[in-house]
Amino acid sequence: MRLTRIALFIVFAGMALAQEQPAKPLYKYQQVMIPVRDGVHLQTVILTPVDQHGPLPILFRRTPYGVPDKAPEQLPPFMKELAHDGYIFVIQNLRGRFKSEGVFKLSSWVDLNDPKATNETTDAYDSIDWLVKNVPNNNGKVGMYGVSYDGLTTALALLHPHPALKAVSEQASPVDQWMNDDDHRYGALRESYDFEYAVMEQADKEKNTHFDFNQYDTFSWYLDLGPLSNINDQYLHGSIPYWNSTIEHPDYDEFWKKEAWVNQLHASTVPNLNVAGFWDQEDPWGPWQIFRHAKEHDPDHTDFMVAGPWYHGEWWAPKGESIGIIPFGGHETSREFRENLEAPFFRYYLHGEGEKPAWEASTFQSGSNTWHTYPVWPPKDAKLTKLYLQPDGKLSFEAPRNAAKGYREYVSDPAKPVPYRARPISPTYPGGDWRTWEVADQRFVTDRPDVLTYVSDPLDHDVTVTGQLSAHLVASTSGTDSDFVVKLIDVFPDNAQKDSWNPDSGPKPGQYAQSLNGYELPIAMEVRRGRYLQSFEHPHALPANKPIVWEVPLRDHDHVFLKGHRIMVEVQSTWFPVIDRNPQKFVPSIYQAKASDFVPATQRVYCTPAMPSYVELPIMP
Ligand code: PG9
Repeated sequence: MRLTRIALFIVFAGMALAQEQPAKPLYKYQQVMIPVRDGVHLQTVILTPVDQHGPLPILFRRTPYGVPDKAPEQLPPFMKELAHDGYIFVIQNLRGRFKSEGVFKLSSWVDLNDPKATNETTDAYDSIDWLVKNVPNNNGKVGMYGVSYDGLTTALALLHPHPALKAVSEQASPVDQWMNDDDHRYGALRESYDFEYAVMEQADKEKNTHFDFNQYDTFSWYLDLGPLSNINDQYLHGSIPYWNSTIEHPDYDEFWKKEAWVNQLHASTVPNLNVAGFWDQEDPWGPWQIFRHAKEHDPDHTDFMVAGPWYHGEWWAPKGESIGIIPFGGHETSREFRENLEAPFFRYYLHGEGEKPAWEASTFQSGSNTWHTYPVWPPKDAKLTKLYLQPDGKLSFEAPRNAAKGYREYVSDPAKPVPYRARPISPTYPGGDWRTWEVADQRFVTDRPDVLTYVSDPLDHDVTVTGQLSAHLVASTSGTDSDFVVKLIDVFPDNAQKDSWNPDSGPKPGQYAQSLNGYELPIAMEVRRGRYLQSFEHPHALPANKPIVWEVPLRDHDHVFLKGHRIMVEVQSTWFPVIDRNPQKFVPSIYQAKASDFVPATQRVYCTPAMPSYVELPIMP
């Protein structure tokens, strides 16, 4: 084994020296059609190291996005650290994608009680069975890994794992597409994402299709579109099954409950390195849910969590020195993750070398820019602390004392929604702007009259927030349905450039027009939709003008608000077009709403002793 690793290292080192010579192949390329239980064949690529000397484990990735058509001449960054240890890499197209036979359903429904059913769990099982029996010189151990959809197919294998599946690293897998991640947030539709993604995967079996917008600024396109029914009426004409399912099932009904596959997971069935990005703009929530579900029964401690300050899949980037213009203090977080966490994990479980991780969670903490390990997550010493919104727009650890005018208000107008990132908003894919919108400086909306801002005094010491965050708003609307978006923001001081800019890492000054001085960096953001406050299954109209409680979960984080920074909370009622517009008048289904149903509403956020609004932060001692 060690010899193989050394041999591979020599190959890589040699490659660097011999740049003029034609690259020597690193892998033997083979394409096979693997049969699964219902007779469907799945297009699969097998990459075997050309200098393989002994039996090697298989690392298996299942994807809807297409398999390579030749062996890589140079290793992509995400394979490098793993390749040093020696693996047979296998990549497979999901059923119904590219040359794989069958129908692609864009679904994570796994019916474990139907012996005839096929799904991503059975396809993984059958393929692993075939691989260990047919790939020469494998050591009988298989690992699965992948980001996002490939992470989902990895995670779905946990529901009925093949005995040869010895380790997995699920990375940014969604688990319940109505509750969170790509398609919805607690029932609020991620309009631009859901629509553009469904078209991308279901318009053409043989490729990834990008919807042909006739305007560059998709903000205007979605606004001009009007009610969501126009998507089918004017553009898709019912041709995209996943979009049809989305609009036919507005509420959390049986369709979505079946999709919520994670509710079938109650134990750690295979050692799993879950990976999440704190600024993952697609699937920030799923990995934490998988981690928590597997923890329900984990006597051998094989369920691990890794999280870092990354956009969706950034941990596969070559270095990971920054996100947007926020530098990571000289660290190459992505390479460090792969080298120090991912590769050793698979090395231990698939090669039988090295040590089992001695921690339950490992994070790269933003703010302090340091790696941490935790014996349990969330750490027990974090103390839940309320940070209160004050009627004068301040934020403080003191509860509001004054019972007089205890609210602030704004008018939310669906005709003039708050953009979720600065316009022009390019299409979601394949452009790059989408990736980092969750770290965008919020000053582009802070002064809008329909965004409430609450800000603390400059901190006189570091405030470390580690664990699960949430917001609790007492708010009213003059409408009968509405959304509230809460954003927790780290406001950099005016000398931030000097303090936090590390000239040796991250983007160089001058490379960007922006500066970190006064930067308003979102740490956590989420939306709640009023119709689902009482019940996800049965939407209810809101009582107009009545203050009610809005609980807004803000997920898991690990961030230090540094001394001198200020903490900010923003509240708004539109976040467009990543979230569809709430008509603000209760209708049975928003997806059937008419243009005339969309009306302005006056929103109030309360902060009195009897009706306090606050964010709750797990603060480390
Ligand atoms: N976020 C994408 C996705 C995963 C699973 C289902 C639907 C979409 C992805 O990046 O693959």
